[in-house]
Amino acid sequence: MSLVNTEGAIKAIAEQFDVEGEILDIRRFGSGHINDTYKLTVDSPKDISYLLQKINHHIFTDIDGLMNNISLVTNHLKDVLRGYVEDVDKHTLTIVPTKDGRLYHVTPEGEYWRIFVLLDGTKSYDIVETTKQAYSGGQAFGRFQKQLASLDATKLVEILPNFHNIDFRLDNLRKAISKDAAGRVHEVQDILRYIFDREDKMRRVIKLARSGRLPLRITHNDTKFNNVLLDQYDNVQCVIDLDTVMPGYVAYDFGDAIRTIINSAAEDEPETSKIVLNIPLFQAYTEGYLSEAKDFLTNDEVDSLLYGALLLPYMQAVRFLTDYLEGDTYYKIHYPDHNLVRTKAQLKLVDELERHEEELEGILNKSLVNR
Ligand code: GN1
Ligand code: MG
Repeated sequence: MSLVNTEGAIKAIAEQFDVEGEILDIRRFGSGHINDTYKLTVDSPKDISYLLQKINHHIFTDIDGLMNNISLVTNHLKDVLRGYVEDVDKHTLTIVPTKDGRLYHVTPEGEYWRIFVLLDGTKSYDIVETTKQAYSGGQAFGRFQKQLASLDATKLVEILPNFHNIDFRLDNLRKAISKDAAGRVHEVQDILRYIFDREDKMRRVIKLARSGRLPLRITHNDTKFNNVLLDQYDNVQCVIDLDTVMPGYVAYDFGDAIRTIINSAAEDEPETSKIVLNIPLFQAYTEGYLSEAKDFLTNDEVDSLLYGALLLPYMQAVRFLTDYLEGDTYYKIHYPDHNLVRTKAQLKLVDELERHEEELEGILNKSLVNR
């Protein structure tokens, strides 16, 4: 562990920011795969706490662009919310600037840190339990897209280009295969066959987009369910993790949310027989989403939603497998073949989704009639 990661050093970093009161405690927080997150408890009459994050700058190389994006998005959301919500800061992320007014702090070692206000009393779920939660999640992301429709997209930097471009992801997989940096390609022949057999089918969204039929909108791009905070009654409170907000297609946000909601098990469940679909949760999310998104979705976008739901677990499998073949350089892993286990779990989900495709289509169509 480097010196900068000891508790005293982290406290010194936190003290660079404009936080209320004395810092009482710092501890690891959350289950993100990319950044390092800590909860800061402070001694303040305001009952406030904070989220301190070390940003992974190997992945997010343009930290200025990243933090400016988040600042633009959160300010815009606050502007939209003002007027019909009492406490806007409870419904959007709030960046805590450094004492000299910057959006992030760089240490002499070249590490990048930032702080957000932590919304206490809220809950996030890795696995969704009730249809109420799923409905709220759908509302949250539908509303998020709707509220960002009035933000000028040209102001945002495309922070991770080609993020959900399946051709780019498959190219990366092919490169990883030919390099075979970790000597693991021979282990995964069956999985590779499964992936490449489905390539064409998984191009449905990108084909629609390339034919000019899908509008480019400002989307979230990391809509896994634990990126929605719900209040104590499981009503929507706030959408978090705004690192990848950039121009994209709604099918990607819909698909990534469904990927985590419809799965009755964890994203990295090693026992794939436990990975089955919870279809009522699909229906609830879809209804919640359409209750907000019906105002702006085009017919082609509606058609693209189910394609997105099949694509996102597939793309996630391609990404996990690529990282496995490259020797685990992108995602944090907790044991040696974690990325392989994640890959298999995502592909089991693809399997299940394919088997239920017609049923899901029926539910989507029914929700559309009722919208
Ligand atoms: C990463 O760090 P986290 O958990 O928010 C990844 C997402 C993946 C997700 C899989 C920038 O998100 O794209 O869907 O893991 N974020 C980035 O759980 O690559
Ligand atoms: Mg994220």
